[in-house]
Amino acid sequence: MLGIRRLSRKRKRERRPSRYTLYSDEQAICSDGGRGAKKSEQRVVDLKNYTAQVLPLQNVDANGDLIVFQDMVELPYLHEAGILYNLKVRHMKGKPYTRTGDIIIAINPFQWFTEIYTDKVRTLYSNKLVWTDSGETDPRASLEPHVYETSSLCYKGLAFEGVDQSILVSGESGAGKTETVKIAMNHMASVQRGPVSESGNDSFEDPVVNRVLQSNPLLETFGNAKTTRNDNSSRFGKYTQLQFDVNDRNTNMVDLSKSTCKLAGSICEAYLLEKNRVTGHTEPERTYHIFYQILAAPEDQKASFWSGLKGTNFDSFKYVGNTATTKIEKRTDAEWFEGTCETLSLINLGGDKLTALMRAITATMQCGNLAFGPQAGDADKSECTSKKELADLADIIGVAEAEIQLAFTERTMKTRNETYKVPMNADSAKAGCDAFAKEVYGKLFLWLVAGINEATKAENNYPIPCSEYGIIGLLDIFGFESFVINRFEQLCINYANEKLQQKFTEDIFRSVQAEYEAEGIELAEITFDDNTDVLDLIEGRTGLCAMLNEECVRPKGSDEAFVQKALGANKKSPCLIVNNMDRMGFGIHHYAGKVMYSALYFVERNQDTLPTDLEEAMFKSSNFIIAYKVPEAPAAAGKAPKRQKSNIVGSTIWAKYKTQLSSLMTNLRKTRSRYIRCIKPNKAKVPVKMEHIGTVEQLRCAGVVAAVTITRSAFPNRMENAVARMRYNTMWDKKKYPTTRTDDDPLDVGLGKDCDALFTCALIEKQEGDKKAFVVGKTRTYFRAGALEYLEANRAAGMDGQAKQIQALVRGHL
Ligand code: AOV
Ligand code: MG
Repeated sequence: MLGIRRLSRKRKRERRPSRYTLYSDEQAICSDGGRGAKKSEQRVVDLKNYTAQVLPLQNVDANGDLIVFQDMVELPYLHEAGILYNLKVRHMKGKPYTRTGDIIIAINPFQWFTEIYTDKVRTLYSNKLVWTDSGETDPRASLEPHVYETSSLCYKGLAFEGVDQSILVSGESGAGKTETVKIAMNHMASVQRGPVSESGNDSFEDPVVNRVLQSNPLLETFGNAKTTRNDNSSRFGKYTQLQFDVNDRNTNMVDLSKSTCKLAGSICEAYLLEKNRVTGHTEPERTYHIFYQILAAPEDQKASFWSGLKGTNFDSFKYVGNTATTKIEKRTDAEWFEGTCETLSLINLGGDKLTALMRAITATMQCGNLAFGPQAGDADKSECTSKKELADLADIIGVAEAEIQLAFTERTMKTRNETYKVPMNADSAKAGCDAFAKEVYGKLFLWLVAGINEATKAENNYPIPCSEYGIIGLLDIFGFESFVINRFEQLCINYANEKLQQKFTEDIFRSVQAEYEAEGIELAEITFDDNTDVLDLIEGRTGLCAMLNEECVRPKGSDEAFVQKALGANKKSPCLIVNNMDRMGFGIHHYAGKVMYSALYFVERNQDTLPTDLEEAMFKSSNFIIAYKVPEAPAAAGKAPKRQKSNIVGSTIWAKYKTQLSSLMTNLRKTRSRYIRCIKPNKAKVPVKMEHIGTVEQLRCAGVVAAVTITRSAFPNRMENAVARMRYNTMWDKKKYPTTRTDDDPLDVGLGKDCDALFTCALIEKQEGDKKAFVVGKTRTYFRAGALEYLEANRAAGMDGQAKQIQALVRGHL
């Protein structure tokens, strides 16, 4: 039986793995001296030759050349510096993908290696991993690591084992998540065609497949923008479920080529679109692509959406503004717009719907041009000072001008007995106008997602009625963020990442357990450092989420009061950092590092609510997208607080988000998850360059190092039995420790028996009581901490002795 032991905070600190700081291409400093070293000691690790004290095993072949591993689990010493060096060599050789067991590490190459995404390569992976049974224990071994292997294994798991699957893609902004998801999705669409000859071509004629694949660029048009980190940065999270018609679910197929697991459709869920970008962005960033696209469209087409659009350009709208960028991914905004319109018709959103959508976009832009000023003689009251712009907005949205002006400048208050109007000053009116624009955009985005789902979901497309589809989910979520100033959005993003990290840790733990079981090793104590206490701090009963929601319900709730209450209620949390210099500041020890947050605008952003007057004005709009009532999210387990005293409607952002995330995690737990960790090798977004510090930080955030720590917690080192037997043969006193091997034993059993005798002999001094310093598994020997170093030291001493003898002999001859 395997035991799980969760470490207390105190013990966790003691057991933290060694940290390596890189200071040149070939060397690193192990800051705490490595396992077992004195605290003050610092050791230099020579990455190229692996000769330093910390790394006694040389990853070099007989010629002294460095060996680079496709699967990093094979690295005898798997630590940060070793992982980094392996990845770097592969990156420089133009190999973007590397494995760590079942995890694929994808280093963004920032150049398209078209030769690794051809039809031929797709077919190679699907034929080898899905459609033929080669009888090999791991058919992946003969293939280069690739996203296609993840997609193939997912498809196979669904088609032949009947288990729903998911691919979780993570990484920082610009690391390549969105592209990776598209690569995987395209491959899955081609795998489902069944076995094809390697020359088979890859045209997707199936209209369902076409719609599913085309939905990606469409969502990017409305939900992606140029940021400083990525020209096509997703400003929302997305979980796409590919629905397959698995009519032979749960039956073990004998004839692989007869599977009929076909793509029937897809359903997509979007998370937390960054609405603030609609009303402002800083140069050289841009707002959402669609704004530039519509303004770059042919004049006649623009006029067909709304006559006033004719002759406008980026400068005509304050929210958009000028841009130096004229091309995204080598296409102009005008070219992109043509594609956008085509795809919209493909999913039945052409004609009137297209016009309504573009008019809603225009309405959003128009809000930025409205100005408000104080009414003559009364600074507490305001009016719209840009009459023409107001009239145009009224025209675009189809609401009477007077009505919309009133909604912007006065607020209706309701008490139990009466209803009255409170005038707003110019600043509040302008803020309301911005909120209105954000709401219109948020709505049209959700309307679009709903429209895409309507066109792509299996229920509406597939001729065979299926009550239950097989699912392969693809998650493309915003990566962990830590800036100089971190706000509400960062906390939401990092919260999602904590949730995923928790699942990742659980899954890795399970796979280690499975590995030991497969090796026939019974007793092992695996310990792991989980992030339950960070999640408790965020979503627990008195956690940050609960405290903020409470503050939003209070009539005079403030950011500062939130921080002080949250600090008070979570004094005991080991993850909370108090900031004595700033009453609005606090910090969290996230699994990926420390992040300091500023609570400024937390209460406001968490509410993100529109005054009822503006909401009602929206419902009156003749544009059905603006008047669209967003369906309520399914009820949360814990009820979201509602504003009772004032007239602000809706539940808080965080309450909704928490519900969405819990349901995502529930869905994911029903699947077999596979992980792809994307890494951005340099900030300049250029090919063939890897910055060490940044890359190592991402490896840490991606949990690659954590995965290693868990894997190695009981037995930090491992070696294949055949290699181990050969390498340490000279230390085996066969007379004293004979093997129990017999001639009838199969090769692996015999090898195992040899290894057992060999290491009992060689490691007798490392034995503590009955506890051996090693365990022999079916294919590998696992060593406890210190055992392999001991063997290596003895081996080196032995070789040194031999060398001295040879030298003496040679001298004697001379
Ligand atoms: P992201 O999704 O991880 O960022 P993207 O998938 O948008 O990152 O990738 C950023 C850019 O890197 C792309 O526009 C490509 O130019 C390039 N790229 C990514 N993957 C590859 C690849 N496999 N081969 C070649 N180039 C690639 V963000 O959405 O910002 O977090 O919010
Ligand atoms: Mg993205």
